[in-house]
Amino acid sequence: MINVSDLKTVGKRMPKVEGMAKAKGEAIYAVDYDLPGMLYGKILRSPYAHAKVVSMDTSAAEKLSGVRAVITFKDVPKILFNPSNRYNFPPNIPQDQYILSEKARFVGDEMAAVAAESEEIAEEALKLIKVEYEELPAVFDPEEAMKPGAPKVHEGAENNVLALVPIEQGDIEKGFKEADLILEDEFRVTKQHHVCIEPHACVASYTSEGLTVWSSTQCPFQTRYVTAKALSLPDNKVRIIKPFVGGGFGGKDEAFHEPLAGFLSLKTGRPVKIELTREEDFNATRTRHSGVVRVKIGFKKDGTIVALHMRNIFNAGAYSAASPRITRASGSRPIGLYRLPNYKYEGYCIYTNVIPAGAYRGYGNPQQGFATEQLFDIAAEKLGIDKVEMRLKNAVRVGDINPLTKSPFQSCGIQDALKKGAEKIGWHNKKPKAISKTKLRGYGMAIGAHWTSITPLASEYSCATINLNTDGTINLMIGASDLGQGLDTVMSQIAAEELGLPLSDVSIYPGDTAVTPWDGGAYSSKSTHVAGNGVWLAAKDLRNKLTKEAARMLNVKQEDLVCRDRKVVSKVDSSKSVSFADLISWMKNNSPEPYSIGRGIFKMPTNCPTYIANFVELGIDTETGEIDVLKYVACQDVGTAINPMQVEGQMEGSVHQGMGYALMEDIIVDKETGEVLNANFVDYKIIPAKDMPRNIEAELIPTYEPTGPFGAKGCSEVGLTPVAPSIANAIYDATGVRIKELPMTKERIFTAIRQHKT
Ligand code: SMO
Repeated sequence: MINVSDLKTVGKRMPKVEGMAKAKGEAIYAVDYDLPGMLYGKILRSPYAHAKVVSMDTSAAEKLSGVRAVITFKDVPKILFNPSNRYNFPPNIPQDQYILSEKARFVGDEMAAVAAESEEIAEEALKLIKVEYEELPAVFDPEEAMKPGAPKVHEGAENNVLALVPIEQGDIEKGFKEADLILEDEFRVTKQHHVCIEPHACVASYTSEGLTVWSSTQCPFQTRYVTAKALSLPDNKVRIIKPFVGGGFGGKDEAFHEPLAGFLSLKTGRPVKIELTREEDFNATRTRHSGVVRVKIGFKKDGTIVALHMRNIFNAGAYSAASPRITRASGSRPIGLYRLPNYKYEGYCIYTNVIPAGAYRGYGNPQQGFATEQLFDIAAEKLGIDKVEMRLKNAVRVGDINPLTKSPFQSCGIQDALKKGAEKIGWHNKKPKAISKTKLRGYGMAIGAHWTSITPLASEYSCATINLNTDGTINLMIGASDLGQGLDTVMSQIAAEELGLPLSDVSIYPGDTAVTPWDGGAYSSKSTHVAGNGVWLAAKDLRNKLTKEAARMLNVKQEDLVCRDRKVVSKVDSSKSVSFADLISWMKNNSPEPYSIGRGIFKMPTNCPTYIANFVELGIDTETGEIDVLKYVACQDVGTAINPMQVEGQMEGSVHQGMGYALMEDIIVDKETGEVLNANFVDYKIIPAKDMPRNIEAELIPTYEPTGPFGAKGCSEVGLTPVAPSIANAIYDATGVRIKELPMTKERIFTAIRQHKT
């Protein structure tokens, strides 16, 4: 175990390495790429939720001056693909999309595309495409879609079941027989949108050398995999470059318009830019999964959980994308958090004629957390046990067998997080319930765990290389992706620490599939651990090479040498030292290998969840339903925080997105037409900065994960999960009202309070 307080760069509050470029407007995003001769691509979208194209006449559009291509389903390759195909995991992931379709499956589905000399001409051309549709009966609700005789969204999916994911451990029947208290309930969760500052964008350029795409993506290598398949190109002829990305949160986890833009470029011989409008980003990309979570849970009198049966019905929308994986992930959440001797999960993932759902920070976790964390509270009250005590009793701890990997958990801070959070919010010392005549105070809490990566379901690995410059500075190359979450800084800190360099001596080059080594992508809260270990191995490799050469030069033993302050120094005799620059110069003439490259390839050996406990004190105006968060405490175990300031930022950001999910965010789909009704910032509200509670306390619970780089593990996703249930539990504490449906809007709370009173 490394003593983190002895370190110079890791564990320190460092500003983002790219912060200045972003602050000064110098950072280049996908949409900023303007290539010579570039065309603008626009997409014709279906006005119907379910329809078949009877005829399509593109002749008028083609004749419009400045139009270079008009394409429909007739033109695109007849290759079915899945934009979220993660290197064939799971192997049976449905391939249910063409680049353009003959059949519309949601309002916004992509039916035709235009490439033209300007955006205006492209838009004009879209209006000239004449489409005759035959409307088909549509279905929007997953429970309706499962009924016999419901409209069929895809051939071959019986009752519109896209996937049914079972997970089982122990004996659920036996578990319920042992229970003294059994609760059963149903919770409804809604669609949340990512609302990234940067809408999806890409610039594709096909030349005789192959296809290059600058893409706002979380996963450049996965995007290459999908794009190459969709266009039948070999991997080496597709290059995906990830420039700066303005937020992902899961929403840029898949390939989006890279295959389409690539095809348009191939067809026209010109570069093509596709930038979605804010409206398209809202109504035609992805959302968090809405659906129903049904939970049956059994406890012993002393509060020990003996059985949990969860049945989710997730609305996948019109295409599979990542839905089967997310449905599985949702069911795997409780077993990372609680000791569950008997657990059964049935995850139904259902096709409907609405905007497809996809990855969103938490990946199935917030939905199940909203249900299970409320049931824990209800059970605690019925059993007369303190709610924090209930969690302390049942949460996993170090040494417990990790049900996924069958090896023991080696770091787990949930017990400490619970104790710390209770202390900070004043759990055992609560203030009076009445704030004023109409305002009541309530306290709530909830906990969460999130697996770091998808190991062992799929092999997770990541690579890095370090090029050494003549002056001793380094260029670090990684395949992993910074989307704004701070990865480039964390990777640079790890390399700088291991090599004894100041952070400013590290320049980082991420995410270019032709240049940087491989990484799976930024998802599953894994980059700090998996990519971080890749960087750490590369830095160790380079350090080893440098100390080996320095040992020859200085005539000392290699094991006595360390790297610090841009030098190789002997631990035994500090007069024996050489600067990196001088060593490199010496190597030129004296070494058989005059140049050094560090390389690291890391494969995740196990899985190590990150844990969080959230506590809230809130006030409710019983006459309006308005909620005022008076204090929010989040206590998280991320192992070693490589950069505590960034981790706190992630935690506060999670509270922000979690509060939006809890209280107001909801992509509203018209019940008659299937159209998204609030695809803009006027009608889709997120919490503005001025309305965020001032009093959010983000507390790091120190633990050390032996498999992580300098003891670090995952961070970003878990923070969102306990927010909605902690608020729901606090609403109950204040008013006696249980809200089982998201979002918990003022109206919903107000109505529930009224009904409760009468
Ligand atoms: S929601 Mo993340 O891209 O696993």
